Amino acid sequence: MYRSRLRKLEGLAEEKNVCGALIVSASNVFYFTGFKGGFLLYSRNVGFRLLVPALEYLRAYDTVRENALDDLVTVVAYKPYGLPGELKLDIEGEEIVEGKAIDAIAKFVGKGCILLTDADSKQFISELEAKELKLQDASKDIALMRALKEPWEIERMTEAARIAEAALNEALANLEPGVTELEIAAIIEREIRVRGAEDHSFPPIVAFGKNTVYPHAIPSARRRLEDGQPVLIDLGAVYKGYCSDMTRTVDFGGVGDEFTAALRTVIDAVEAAIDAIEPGKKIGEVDAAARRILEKHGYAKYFIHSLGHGVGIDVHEYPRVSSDNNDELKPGMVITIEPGVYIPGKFGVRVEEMVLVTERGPRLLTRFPRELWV
Ligand SMILES: [Mn+2]
Repeated sequence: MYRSRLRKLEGLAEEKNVCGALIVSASNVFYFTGFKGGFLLYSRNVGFRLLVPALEYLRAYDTVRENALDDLVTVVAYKPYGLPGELKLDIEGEEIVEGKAIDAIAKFVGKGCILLTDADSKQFISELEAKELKLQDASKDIALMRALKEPWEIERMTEAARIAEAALNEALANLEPGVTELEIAAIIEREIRVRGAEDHSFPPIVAFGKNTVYPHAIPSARRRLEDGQPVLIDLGAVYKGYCSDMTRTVDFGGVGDEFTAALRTVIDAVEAAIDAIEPGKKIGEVDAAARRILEKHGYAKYFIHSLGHGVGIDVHEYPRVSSDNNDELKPGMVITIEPGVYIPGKFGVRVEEMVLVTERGPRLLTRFPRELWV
């Protein structure tokens, strides 16, 4: 699974004619090794090193072995906080470096060496430069690799979607007058874990009534559900490191015609956007397809965010599905389609699906009714 990715990183360093690579984002390290955390260092001279603080050594070592990478990736512990000199991990061939991660990196890479990197922290970059290492940004190359999902990744994301859908069902079953937003959020969080997901992709958004006008509403213990209110629920699960993301807006006890009209238009926009998905098409055209429907019904001014985003190891990753993105859709990309209409003082509506781009067009990974009355 990971071997070919490491080979690709090697190839990228060769192609760009630099001596190595330094991967610092936890999600990118996970993409290349299956271990989330530490730093992945590659140099043409010493190969791959996974640098982790001493307390993570054993977990990193076991993960690398489980993923059959022990012949390719050497795990190295660094010992930054004045831990005892006789510190032993009791593992054959263990490698311990005194100092911080930066010291460990400098130890393996020669001065003046250029490293491809995804690092974006100015402080971290200047610390590396102080060690006479040069950096060349490769974050877009890595984002592009990650955007094209392999079948086993699609399977995990599909399972993450199934778990979130089951949690949403449970949440809907518990909607009744007097229940609070946070009580519903707690049900979702519990269901997600009980059903085998290790985490939620983000704290679930549960909004009642006027709280739905905020795209990123924060659930409250004081807001109690009343008949005739919209309920917006945005949730995701993380299954074996891969996220899902979906949103539904529910009519609780009859919100009214204005709400129903907005909900139906948003659903039409979802369908138009999904229909617009095909490999080779500019990503911006998918956003435009949804926006055209909202425009036709006078809602365009209330659609105040981009249409969607890539999903995978991170719940938000490349590509952004926005009108200004001229990159092309490619088979293997998983994106969300989530048009929304937020009318200040009244209500908000958002419906979100997760879609895989295939050679033959779109394939929905989320499967849940879009028009819901409770
Ligand atoms: Mn989303």
